[in-house]
Amino acid sequence: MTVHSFQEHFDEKIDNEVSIEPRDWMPDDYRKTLIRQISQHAHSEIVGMLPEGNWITRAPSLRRKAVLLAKVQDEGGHGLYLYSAAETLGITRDEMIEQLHSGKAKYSSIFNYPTLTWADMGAIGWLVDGAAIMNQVPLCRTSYGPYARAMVRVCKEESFHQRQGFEIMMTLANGTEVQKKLAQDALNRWWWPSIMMFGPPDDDSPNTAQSMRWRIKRFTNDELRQKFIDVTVEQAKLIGLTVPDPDLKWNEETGHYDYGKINWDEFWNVVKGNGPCNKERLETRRKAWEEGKWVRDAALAYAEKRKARKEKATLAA
Ligand code: BYC
Repeated sequence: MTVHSFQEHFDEKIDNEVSIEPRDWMPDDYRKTLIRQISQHAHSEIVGMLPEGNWITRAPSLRRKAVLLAKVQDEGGHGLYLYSAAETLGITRDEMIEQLHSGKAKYSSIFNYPTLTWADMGAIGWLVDGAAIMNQVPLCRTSYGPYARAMVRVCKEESFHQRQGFEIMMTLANGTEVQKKLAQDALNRWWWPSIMMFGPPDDDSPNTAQSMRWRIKRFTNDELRQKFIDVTVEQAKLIGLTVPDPDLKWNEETGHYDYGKINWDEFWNVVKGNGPCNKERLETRRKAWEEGKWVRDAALAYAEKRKARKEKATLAA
């Protein structure tokens, strides 16, 4: 096959919704885009464990502790599936971790905000996991097979996470005046960062057009943001909380909510490393990596010993 026919074969698969698999030929830029997106997605899951991890010991009951612990463990698992999916594209885990620690690779802006009260656990589950699902359900049909398959399981778990968050918010919103205030305060602080999670507006998103053509992305950033707002505003009403956007208004003509201006300067500032917790998050990850070195070394030494023993046994047989 010539390069030209490799390209044609690839395009045909994309057009016919046939998934691309690790051993298939793919354009270099398709591979690079996937490595960028999947590894950043993996980093987001791993860094995303930190804001909630801080609250495991402070959760208000044994049930809440167990549920939060399980959720944070799920996120670790999501990170691992995603690193494995990215590895099928020819990058090693060490390279990805190095890119995270050096600041070369991004992770979701949302995890650079602090978790100040227990209600933030509700807001993260409801809004952050809610936004994550809105983005990830279409990724179950993304064109790269290993990424799409990882997303199926991730989405099942995310939907449990979203419900646990909403249930915390509902409980607080139906509780005492102080509890209701905590819930409203958490919604006020997490609303705008959550709708920024979907990424820059379409006309300022350098990657969307090409990723849509390759069917890596199935919806644009603005389309997903709108879907999320339409669904979440109704949920807020149901539990008697107010979305902190005075310009939010149902638009009869479009059948969607109109919303206020998003502070994109804040978003880019956080993405560039200057959010309230960027330094702390990266420092915590670097420290965890260094402190875990002995575990990696021990696992490697054990694997090598086993391999040598197996080889010896094969030779002797
Ligand atoms: N934060 O051209 P664009 C979760 C970057 S966590 C930081 O639109 P693209 C969870 C973007 O990377 C959610 N950076 O890019 C875990 C690009 O820079 P580079 C994680 C952002 O890739 C625990 C530049 O801005 N989810 O699930 O077409 C607990 C221009 O953007 C952000 C995923 O990663 C941001 N929010 O679209 C709870 C989903 N947004 O890379 C929940 C998979 C944009 O060129 N990823 N940037 O240097 C995606 O769907 C897409 O990558 C995005 C961005 C929609 C995020």
